[in-house]
Amino acid sequence: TAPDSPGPSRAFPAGFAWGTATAAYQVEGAVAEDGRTPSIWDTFSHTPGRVVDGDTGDVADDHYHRFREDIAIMKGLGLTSYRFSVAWPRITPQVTAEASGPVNAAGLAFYSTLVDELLAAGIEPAVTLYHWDLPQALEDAGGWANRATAERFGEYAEVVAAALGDRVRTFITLNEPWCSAYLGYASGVHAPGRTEPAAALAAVHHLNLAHGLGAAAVRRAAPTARVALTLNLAWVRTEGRRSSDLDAVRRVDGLQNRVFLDPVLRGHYPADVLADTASVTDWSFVLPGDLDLVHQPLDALGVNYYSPTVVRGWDGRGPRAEADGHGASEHSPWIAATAHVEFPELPGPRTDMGWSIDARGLRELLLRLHTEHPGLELVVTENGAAYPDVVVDGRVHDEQRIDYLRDHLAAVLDAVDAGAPVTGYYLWSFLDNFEWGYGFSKRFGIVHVDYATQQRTPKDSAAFYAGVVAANALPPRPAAGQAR
Ligand code: IFM
Repeated sequence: TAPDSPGPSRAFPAGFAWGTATAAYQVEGAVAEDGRTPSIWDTFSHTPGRVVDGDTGDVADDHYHRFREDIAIMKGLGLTSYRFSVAWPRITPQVTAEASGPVNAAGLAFYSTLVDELLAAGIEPAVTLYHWDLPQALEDAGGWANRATAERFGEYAEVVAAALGDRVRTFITLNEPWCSAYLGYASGVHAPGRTEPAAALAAVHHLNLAHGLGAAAVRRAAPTARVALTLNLAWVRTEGRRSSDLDAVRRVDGLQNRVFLDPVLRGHYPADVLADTASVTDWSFVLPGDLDLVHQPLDALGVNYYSPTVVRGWDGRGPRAEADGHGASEHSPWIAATAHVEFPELPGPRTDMGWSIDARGLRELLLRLHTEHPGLELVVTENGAAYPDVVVDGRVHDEQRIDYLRDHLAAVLDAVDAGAPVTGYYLWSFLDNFEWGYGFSKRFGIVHVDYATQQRTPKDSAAFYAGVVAANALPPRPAAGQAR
């Protein structure tokens, strides 16, 4: 069909899960209620200079108190699933490196009620166990660089799965361990804000270990539940043809993709990553038997995708281009790769995060996973875009987000048509929320939040998404000049 002709709508597979996603610290607020203790994000956001405008998650979207209203909005949109995360410091608030301490019944009760209300609204909960709010006491004992954190995570996972596993079908152990390890411990733009490359690689392993211990714990406590892991994988490519360009692709693929995929899905670390990083660490924190613990059966892999990653080999001459979109820091998240890799600015459209838009990456990632790990069920657990939305006469006309969503949903369909077993899509995000180091300055929601009044206003993209969900199909692209 010609670019402007409507074309047919394209159906998604029957039973496809349609959701939105959020994370506890980004939406809940109520940071000192019902026994919750501080997480690394409370400490980080309250440290001057760490978060844009000094924003914190103290109140955020007040979802902790307004979840019923929020569920009603989701129900009105016809969503079939909601991916949220549990705040570890609400569940075992007295945890130390040595012991998990008592379980906080009030913390568990909040999530139990949330689950009940979702089910009553016909919305299936998908629970992420760790979306970055590490109890501060564990960070004080070394954080993810300390093996004990992984052990305590396994215990915490068992508590949550035992309490919710009778009603929750899917538990996702970790969200984007790449960010936890490298942004938290190498570039320091995320909590806990450390810039220690060796600690970051220890964190990589302990996060993988936490996934394995958490997966086993969920299976023990909730034998019928499904276990997943969510990774932010990179579609890494280069426009160059030199061997240094291809080597740059290999290095970034190793640090972002294979250092998580290989141990979890194959039971070993990639030899080239171990060799590349040998000057930073000898990986002696990987103990005998660990890889068997990490390599647990997985019911689904969650894929988060926003933007392509374009690299170029760097020869050390001139200023190094660093347009990798992961926040400004003198310290790179790309451990042992900075002398070899640069990230050139890409021409073309960008979101308000400055992230380039290229939906091909989502298709390519899904197809790569399908090829390399045949039979592994795939779920898009995050995808979406930030734009500087404003409410005018009670409406938010976010056409750019609709275009972004349309293109990325088409990419999912392309992957499905090519055989990739993709069973769901979770839009990031349901509400505008606390966007980590950017605070409230970036809006990812399909529902606008006025932070002064907590007023929710569904954006035009919410209506678009509701239409997709209702039809279980992507409607034809409107002809130029036609209303959406
Ligand atoms: O807001 C985050 C989310 O917490 C994790 N994935 C990326 C989103 C947008 O940056």
